[in-house]
Amino acid sequence: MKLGLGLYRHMLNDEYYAFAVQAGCTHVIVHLVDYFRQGQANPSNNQPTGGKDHPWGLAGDPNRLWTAAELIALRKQIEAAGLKLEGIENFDPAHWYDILLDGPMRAQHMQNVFATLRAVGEAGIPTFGYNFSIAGVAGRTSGPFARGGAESVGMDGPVDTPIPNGVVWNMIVDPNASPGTLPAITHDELWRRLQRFLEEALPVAEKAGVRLAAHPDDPPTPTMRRQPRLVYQQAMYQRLIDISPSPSNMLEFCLGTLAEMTEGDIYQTVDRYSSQHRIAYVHFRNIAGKAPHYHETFIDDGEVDMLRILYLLSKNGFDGVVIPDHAPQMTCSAPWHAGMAHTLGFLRAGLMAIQRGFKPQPLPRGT
Ligand SMILES: [Mn+2]
Repeated sequence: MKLGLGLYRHMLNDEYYAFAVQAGCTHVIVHLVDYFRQGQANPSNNQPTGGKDHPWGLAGDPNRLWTAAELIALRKQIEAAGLKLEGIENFDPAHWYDILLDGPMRAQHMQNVFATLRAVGEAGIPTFGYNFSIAGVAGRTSGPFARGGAESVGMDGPVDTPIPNGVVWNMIVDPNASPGTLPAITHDELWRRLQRFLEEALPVAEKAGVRLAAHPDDPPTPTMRRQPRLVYQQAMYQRLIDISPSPSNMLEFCLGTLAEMTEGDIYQTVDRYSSQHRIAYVHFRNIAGKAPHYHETFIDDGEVDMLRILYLLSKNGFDGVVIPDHAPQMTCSAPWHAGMAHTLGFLRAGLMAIQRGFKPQPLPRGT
């Protein structure tokens, strides 16, 4: 397994690359969507938070796709810093929202996806994470929920406010949209849209040498803001895998999100999917509680025994990249860096121990 760090768009510079190398990372996963653009109450030195039903900010330019040239330049910059660019996380909602909505621009948006995947492949970047969701990561609150009063995010009940027109995946794709809200659709309809997307995109991804990696629904509630979710229980990832045996049909395996789900055993689930060799990369995050009542914790302080998870991944031959997902904001002048350094130190120690044959026993109950 390889240790990596996820970097937001405004962190794609030598200072953050040096931080990653210093913490023991060999790989990075980058976000090219700027979640923080004109987003009030969405501080950029944290994971994108937004409000409970307030979007992160403006999506990108619908007419400007990421080009192979700029992706190659980015890869070279990252390699010059001593790291490997393992993947890009998330499509810009401006480029693909009508695939999610099955709207009039769908055909154009599929062309956008194809062009993006080809550019990513041409740039020699092996993985592309995505989240097939209309509501996106929404409905959460922030507070001093983690150990010692560290600020983290959580959820305190379902969020049912409808999504205004012009907002998709918790970002504003059309600031001038007509008044009104997105129509509610069924779970079956959203699965149909995902299946159609994968059937069209996977051959292109495969040819480009890119693995599409699906994030589960965060937070994992059956609906969010009256829109259906796809993977809100651990077993539901299997349905996504079973859509296609393509080697490009992979998972962006988010442990925090999976552990928040109300059904299933996280250790059995890690065993199940890692033994199918469908995990592209792993988000490490610990939590306490179950959706819709949970909060994010420090990596060593939640309900999941992360050493046991590392052991299971290793046992099943997972050789990909693991990154911290989110970490609580630590009380100091660099809250994001401190939270990440703490998580990376934990993961690095865990990886070293397992490499040396350490086999964690299940923790006794109540530990
Ligand atoms: Mn995640």
